Amino acid sequence: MLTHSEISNFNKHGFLIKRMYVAESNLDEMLYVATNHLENHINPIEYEADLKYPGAPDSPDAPGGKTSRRLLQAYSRDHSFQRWVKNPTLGENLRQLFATKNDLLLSQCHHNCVMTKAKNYSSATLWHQDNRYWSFEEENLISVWLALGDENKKNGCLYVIPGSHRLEIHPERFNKALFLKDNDMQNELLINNAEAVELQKGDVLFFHSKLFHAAGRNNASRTKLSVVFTFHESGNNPIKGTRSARQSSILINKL
Ligand SMILES: O=C(O)CCC(=O)C(=O)O
Repeated sequence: MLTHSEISNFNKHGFLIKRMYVAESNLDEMLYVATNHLENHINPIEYEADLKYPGAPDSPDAPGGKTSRRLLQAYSRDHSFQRWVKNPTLGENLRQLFATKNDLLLSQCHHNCVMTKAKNYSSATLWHQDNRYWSFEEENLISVWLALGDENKKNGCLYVIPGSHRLEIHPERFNKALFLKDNDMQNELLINNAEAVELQKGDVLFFHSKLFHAAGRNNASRTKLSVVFTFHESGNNPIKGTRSARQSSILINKL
């Protein structure tokens, strides 16, 4: 169980890191499957060239054009991901962070992927809140980012701005794609508070869907792999007709 201080830190800062959280056998299974699916280009894959974030190849035909950014639909790829998502400790800890007695559900529509950051041709992700393209009754979801290997500044780890999930930011401070504009004094002041989230294999980051985060490119020699899933309570439903409702959510924990 999480301690009171861990729960209050999550509420205050919008994130929580738990070290060595996942069983070695489950980690190795996921790592094996992710590596195999990446090497064999098993679809569905989102490519760097599709996303066009800073640093990505210009087109699928450019050098590195077949560099994966995400192995999508991780939950249905293999039982090892289902085992991770349904593990009772994760369910209990999410229940504590949501402070709820409702059922807990996995969204199949958001994240639900293995983030792959390749040694060459990877892109950076600018400052954003995940909620920007999500449509739920409440902006209150929690994502769980699991490191399958080391994540550090050199290989493009996440950066977060503690407490930023509670901020109301004026729409003018965002660009068209809803990233924070980089030529804005208030944004610069906010970003000065950023912290790097350095993780090791088996460490987990819980983060609120309104928390501002960003990440750099991978300048190390190995591909970085992270499993990312997003959860919500049964009382907080995706809005009908939106991208968030395209696939049904999966029950992962019940009281
Ligand atoms: O690893 C990265 O570049 C960050 C990805 C990210 O923040 C996201 O998909 O929301």
